[in-house]
Amino acid sequence: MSDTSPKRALITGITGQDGSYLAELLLSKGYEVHGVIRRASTFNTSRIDHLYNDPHLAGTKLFLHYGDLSDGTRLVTLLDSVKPHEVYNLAAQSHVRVSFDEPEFTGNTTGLGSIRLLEAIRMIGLDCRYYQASSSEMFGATPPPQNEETAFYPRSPYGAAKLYSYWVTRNYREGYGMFAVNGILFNHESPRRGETFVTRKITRAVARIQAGKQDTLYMGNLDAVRDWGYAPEYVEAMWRMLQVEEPDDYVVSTGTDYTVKDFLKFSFEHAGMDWQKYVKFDERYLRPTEVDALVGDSTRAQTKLDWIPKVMTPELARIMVDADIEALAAEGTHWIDKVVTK
Ligand code: NDP
Ligand code: GDR
Repeated sequence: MSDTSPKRALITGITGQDGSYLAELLLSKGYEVHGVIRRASTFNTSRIDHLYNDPHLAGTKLFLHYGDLSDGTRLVTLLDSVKPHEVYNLAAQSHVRVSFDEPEFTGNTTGLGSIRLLEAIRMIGLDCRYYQASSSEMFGATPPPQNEETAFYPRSPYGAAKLYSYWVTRNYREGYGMFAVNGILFNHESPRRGETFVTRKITRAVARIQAGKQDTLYMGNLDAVRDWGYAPEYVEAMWRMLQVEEPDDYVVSTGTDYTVKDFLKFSFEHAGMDWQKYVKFDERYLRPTEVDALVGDSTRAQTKLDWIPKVMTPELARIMVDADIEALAAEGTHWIDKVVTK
């Protein structure tokens, strides 16, 4: 008899920006979605609360489990009980600047976390497809355009940890025949982006400055070039990578190049303001080694996965500014008082 139960997916990092959009996508496709969350003393599920139902109710499709990429035995028990068909490893200490402050922790989570997960899959003999959230930061100092054949040259503990995860994913594919793939994603943003990444820091500041709640935005290197795409489109590419016949690695990017200054301009102008009146330099936002320019060539994903980027950086900035203005108005002063400007 054939198995008619829905496909099961396990997502690490489900509480993050990408995890929340991926959970939405998979639920809309009829998957049963299992998310790994970290126990915290405060709630950390705000990005997925709208998807969550009481598991006692019939028809529930989203299930959350405590776990941590630093806890290998937990990954074994979790995978053994859920038995997912697809595993998406999105969990990481994902902030490049923070990785210079916490290099060992970043290596443990962003690097060793993936081998713990791959080993757990191998140890229990689970037949599943595995997605690794690799990053354009692995290219680091190698000039653009960057594609799947470009030499890696990471410039941070984060980039180096991601490169380790990239190679072990390939190694498990080649050594054990696992369907294990790397999505090498360039920067992708959304209204759910963490508040300390540069795009969201800017769009939140625009909303707060316009509302008279902030007067200065302190920033680091404004000349960095990035290829910023729209996160909901990028999680679609992740899913597509696991649906094709043969496992492979793919660059996902828009192919456009804008500076941080450009993003400031798009965002402030959308709210009718001149960014130069509000932005000041603060060296604390510089990195010991910077990645000057990342611009991806996603030809392979476009041809083999039929994945085409649609939202480009100027529109992305407008979407994020609008969302932050709306969120500020909806939250009211109680929320504003709690905000610490990052
Ligand atoms: P976020 O920082 O928004 O989310 C990271 C997630 O990882 C959160 O759910 C976080 O949980 C979880 N996490 C962190 N440490 C651990 C741990 N030790 N054990 C279990 N879970 C943990 O990242 P994004 O959603 O932006 O990115 C998703 C992935 O893609 C990351 O691996 C990132 O490095 C990578 N990536 C991102 C790109 C981007 O532009 N956004 C580009 C390329 C790669 P909690 O909520 O509890 O903190
Ligand atoms: P990045 O994203 O390092 O590319 O990593 P981030 O938004 O942090 O920085 C982008 C560029 O902006 C410059 N910058 C600042 N950055 C921050 N955060 N705050 C500032 O005040 C500031 N001023 C200038 C940075 O120096 C940098 O050049 C992101 C993360 O999502 C990673 O997890 C992911 O792998 C890569 O994108 C692809």
